[in-house]
Amino acid sequence: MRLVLGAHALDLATPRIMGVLNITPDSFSDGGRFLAPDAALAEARALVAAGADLIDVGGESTRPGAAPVAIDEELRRVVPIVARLAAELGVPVSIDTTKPEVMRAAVEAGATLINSIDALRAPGALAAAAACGVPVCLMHMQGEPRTMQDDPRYGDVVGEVAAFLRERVEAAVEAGIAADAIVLDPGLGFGKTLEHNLELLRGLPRLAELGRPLLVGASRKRLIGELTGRPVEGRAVGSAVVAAFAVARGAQLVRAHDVAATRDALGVAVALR
Ligand code: HH2
Repeated sequence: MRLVLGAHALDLATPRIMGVLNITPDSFSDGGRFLAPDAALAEARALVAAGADLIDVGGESTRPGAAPVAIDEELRRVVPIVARLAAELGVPVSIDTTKPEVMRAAVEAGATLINSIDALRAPGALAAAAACGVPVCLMHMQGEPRTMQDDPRYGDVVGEVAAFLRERVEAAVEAGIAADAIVLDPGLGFGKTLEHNLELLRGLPRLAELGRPLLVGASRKRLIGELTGRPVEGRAVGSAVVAAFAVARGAQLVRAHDVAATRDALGVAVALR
């Protein structure tokens, strides 16, 4: 599998790391740290030096209970950073947003992947992403960020996530997005209990049957805290182990804050495969 992101073609035979850069005051692990453009650029450079293959820029926190961000504010946060990273970084830049206006402006500024945590379900998002002409990541989420962790329930979590993602691939293709430009993500922590997250990780081979590259984001999330008892800043090892497990079970991309630890873990996982 290959993912063509603008001038960059990522060969997914090697697992790839998406480094996280949140331009928000309130993200659960790095909120407030990279609001200044120079700080954001320095962090992006550090992520790439540590081994990130692409950088995911987000301007709206999706942690449970996070406050929604207005379009103008999100544009103000992310567009200048995306433009600088796309010009100066030498790796692809993705935009983590659900808003069509932000997709269009970020792609215009140089982003070459749209990362959509609601799988392009916002009004106008499918058409906007199709018009942008860049690959998309479609993620599963039950409910919406404000309330998604209240009491998530599934009969068969892997089956339901697979059915949802299959339906979203069909909708995206119908809207004009090429099937080979679609990445899928089970959305760990987005309307899921610890047990749901673990079942999804064990069930990745079933999601791989959808025939698209899989992206998994466990980095520093509550599930790592629940498994290790550690606060957000102490979750690098637990997150890297989950990333390695995900790759061993068929994921091609992992989303990570602690890129150096993740790079080591993936190197070992690939050797063992
Ligand atoms: N997780 C987060 C945000 N975006 N996108 C994809 N595709 N997959 C994920 O698992 C995912 C995501 C949440 O993490 P983070 O960006 O660190 O926090 P916040 O939402 O608080 O900004």
